[in-house]
Amino acid sequence: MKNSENLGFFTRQVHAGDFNDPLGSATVPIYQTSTFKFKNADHGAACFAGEQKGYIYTRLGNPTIAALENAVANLEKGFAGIATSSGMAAITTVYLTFLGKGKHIVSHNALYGPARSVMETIFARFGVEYTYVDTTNIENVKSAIRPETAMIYTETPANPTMGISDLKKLADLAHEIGVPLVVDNTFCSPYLQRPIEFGADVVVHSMTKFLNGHADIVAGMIITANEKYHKLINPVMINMGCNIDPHQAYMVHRGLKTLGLRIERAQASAMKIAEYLQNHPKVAKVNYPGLKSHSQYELAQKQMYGPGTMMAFELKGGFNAGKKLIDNVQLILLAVSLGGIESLIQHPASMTHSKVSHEKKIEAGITDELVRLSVGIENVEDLIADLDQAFEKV
Ligand code: LCS
Repeated sequence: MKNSENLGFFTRQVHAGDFNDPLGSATVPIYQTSTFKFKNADHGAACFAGEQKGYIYTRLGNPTIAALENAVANLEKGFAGIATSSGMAAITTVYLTFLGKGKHIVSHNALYGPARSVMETIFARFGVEYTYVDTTNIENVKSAIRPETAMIYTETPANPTMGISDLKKLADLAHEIGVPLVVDNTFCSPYLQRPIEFGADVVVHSMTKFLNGHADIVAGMIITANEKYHKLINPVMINMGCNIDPHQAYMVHRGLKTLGLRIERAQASAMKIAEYLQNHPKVAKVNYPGLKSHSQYELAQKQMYGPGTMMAFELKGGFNAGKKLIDNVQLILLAVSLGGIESLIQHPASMTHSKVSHEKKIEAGITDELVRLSVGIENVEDLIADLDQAFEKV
């Protein structure tokens, strides 16, 4: 019953996973152990052979971690979850599963910087080939496909441009050529977008962001749409040792229970802030999926359950003006990361995307002028007052 997909999101964010503690604990306890005792030699051998259910060793599985994996998989409407030590661990585990010497990935040119730089600096050394295109236009993806293409990867809305890619069109294309569509759903969380509903095969998350929501841990998650992909990816995570720690898993599970509440609150403020910015004389452009001026506003309405809490904007005075703004906010923190209860502002070109070359950033729309804002749950009038006083110094 508690795992039913028919229950509402707020009910599922509290109960999904259907965890039953043997001692009756109402919340998921932290199984802070590296190893589990076998009943006898035969039981140990049967657990290893997969003939009997039983925990063996925390890198391979742990009840606290399993509770979190089941809960997030339920919210994403996926088959199963695989928790990892970070969002990058989730991404590299998926890359390692589907790519290898001579294999090719078609990916978005605007995505979290290290998700691209790890490909260009590390995976390339092992003979993996890549093409980065603007996946917001399906034609670009079609023309980048090669016989060796083994994965289509996107992030929507993209970090930091807020460009939106059409999940259904990408999934149809991926299936036409028989490869998985992998989607980084970090910017939305399952509260605002569920890529599997549009045909995505694998979803990745930096749980450091919305799922945990309190900016106090780093963690990741992989959700597969089916058993086949779960069976391919899970041993890679286990053998590469990308597992999450039980304490971290507990923290995310605790944060997950208020996911929708946090997003509803911050999203209402984000809409007001986006309108405030759009009307501000010192602002040149605002990229927020909730504004009709967003170039993919219609698509956002179609595939997202809300415009979210992330936005990017450009100041008329260019980078120097942006720098003045971010140096003068007092309440909003000048810090990378996103999706927490506190509002954060940062400069992608010199911070989160600094390892991507200047030409590649420009091609992807990550201009020097762009400032990214993650709206938290503070009172919106206080956030606007903070921006106001910082704009006065620009
Ligand atoms: N995917 C997206 C969309 C991200 O924004 C990030 C981190 C990751 C994956 C990687 O997750 P991690 O390993 O850090 O848990 N994004 C960051 C950002 O925009 N600022 O700081 C980190």
